[in-house]
Amino acid sequence: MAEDCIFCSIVSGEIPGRIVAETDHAVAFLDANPLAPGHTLVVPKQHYGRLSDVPGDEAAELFDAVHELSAAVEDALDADAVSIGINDGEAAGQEIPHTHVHLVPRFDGDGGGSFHTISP
Ligand code: D5M
Repeated sequence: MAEDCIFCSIVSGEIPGRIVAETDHAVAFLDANPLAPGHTLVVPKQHYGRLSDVPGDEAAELFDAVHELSAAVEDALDADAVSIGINDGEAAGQEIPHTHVHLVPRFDGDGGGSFHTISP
């Protein structure tokens, strides 16, 4: 657990999080600033800043959870699709330095476009 990491505090239960699923090494909870209803974050329980810091076996488990939850979130929200993304590093827009995968339910005609557009 890293000091002053809000996601570590959610994982440890120190601060409340709306947890929707948990495995041995990963936790999923609802995003506090959702881009759509049901916007979910999947995080490793251990503190790793970047995706490349996560050991292979834990990364595999993280993506098993993403694989399962992307379908579960789409079903639960009766969505048409899901945007799945990682802002991996500050220059990519990562604000919370505890790596996490966004699952954003998407709806036909929601006008959101692609998850991220890189402008020059
Ligand atoms: O995304 C960081 C995401 O983390 C952003 O969508 C808001 C969300 N967030 C911030 N604080 C909280 C708490 N306390 N609970 C749940 N969600 C939170 P990034 O990819 O780093 O820009």
